[in-house]
Amino acid sequence: MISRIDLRGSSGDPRALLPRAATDVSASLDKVRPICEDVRERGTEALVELTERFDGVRLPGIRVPRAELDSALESLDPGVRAALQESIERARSVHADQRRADTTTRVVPGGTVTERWVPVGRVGLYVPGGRAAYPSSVVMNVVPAQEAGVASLAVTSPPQAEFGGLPHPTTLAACAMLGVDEVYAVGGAQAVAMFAYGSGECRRADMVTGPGNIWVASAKRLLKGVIGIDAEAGPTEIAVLADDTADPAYVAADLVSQAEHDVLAASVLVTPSTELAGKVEAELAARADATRHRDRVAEALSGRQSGIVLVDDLDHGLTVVDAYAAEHLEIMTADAADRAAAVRNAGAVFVGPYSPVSLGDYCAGSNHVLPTGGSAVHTAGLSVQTFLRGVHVVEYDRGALAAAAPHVAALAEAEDLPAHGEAVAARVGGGEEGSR
Ligand code: HSO
Ligand code: ZN
Repeated sequence: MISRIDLRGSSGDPRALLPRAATDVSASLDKVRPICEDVRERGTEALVELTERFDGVRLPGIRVPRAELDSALESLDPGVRAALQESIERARSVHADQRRADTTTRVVPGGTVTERWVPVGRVGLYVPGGRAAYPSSVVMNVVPAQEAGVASLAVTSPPQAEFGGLPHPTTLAACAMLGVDEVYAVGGAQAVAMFAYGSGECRRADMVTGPGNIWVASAKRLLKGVIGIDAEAGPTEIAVLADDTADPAYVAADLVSQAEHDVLAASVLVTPSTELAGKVEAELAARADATRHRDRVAEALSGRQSGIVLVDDLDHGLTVVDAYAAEHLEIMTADAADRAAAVRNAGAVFVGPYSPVSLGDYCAGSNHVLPTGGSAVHTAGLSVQTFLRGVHVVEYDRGALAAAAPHVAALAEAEDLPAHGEAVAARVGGGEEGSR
């Protein structure tokens, strides 16, 4: 079952001692390269052939007809529809608050710099399929892009033979609910290439976002630069920092909840309490056995990426979870809010006994597309900011430029780039005499 890692008494950087999967995206680059090249050279024809090869579906066309989106919405279970509606509304309220106003700074009299937030023009959103359906990921991708003001949005998701060669019907219904009518039935690396290069039916996009498997992550790495990307989302992770006030049943339930995503999913408990550790192990054994995806869960929990980490105290625990930089971090301690306020590195933080990760996955209002694999040390989850660029707009009048001229000239000379100084001198004169 889940292993124990005892960090008590150890100081220094705990990173090397912490459990973590070794997913090697770069090892797949050579396999993904010819796929992307093929899409670049042959467009839709290549997409149709690759989809037949990898998904076992022969597409009549790569775009999902509008009528299929409408009929998926009509056939959607009313309970699921209501839940998606709630999820959309909560996400919209949070993401609408993320919009930033432009700022204008008067640097000197007559000289201003405005930071103007401009949405990315066209975005391709990748929604995974296969093992599970991810209509919630449609919400998490589309809502921030819409709230940012992205004018052109396209969704792609792998087609599945069992759904008549279309993406999962709930995914299609979620697109319809969000007003997205440009949807493609393409998955894997070829989907990223489709957005990067465009193909007959699909115009190239400026950016591609959304979680995917290792092939999607590799294609994102390969084509970054040709197209903007968010993060290379890897297998999901949950870390729980808990003391002996935590309910072991809650802790175990949450560790199991993320383990059901993937055999490589990581479930990590960090605690100073050996008593809690023992209780959680017992709860895990019972729950992991009773859950629907028990084989997958058992493999994830017993994998090298999961474990129960014993620490000296909660301060030590905080150092450890900061070093781990989990995609999701739950804090279940007596002083949860204070501890959470001290966290530096996590994709999202869930505070107290009634804020489980699965609430955040669906219906907290927060985003569930989050940095994995320790990348939370430098990267944030998907938000309105992901889809905006802060463009600096510089406007100086003649007097303000004249006042800056000696500084430009001095720095240009110091960098041996005198023509830079001359471009200013051409307007306001050079040297001592100042303005003309
Ligand atoms: N926990 C996943 C997101 C998800 N869970 C989607 C259920 N559906 C990664 O944050
Ligand atoms: Zn989840």
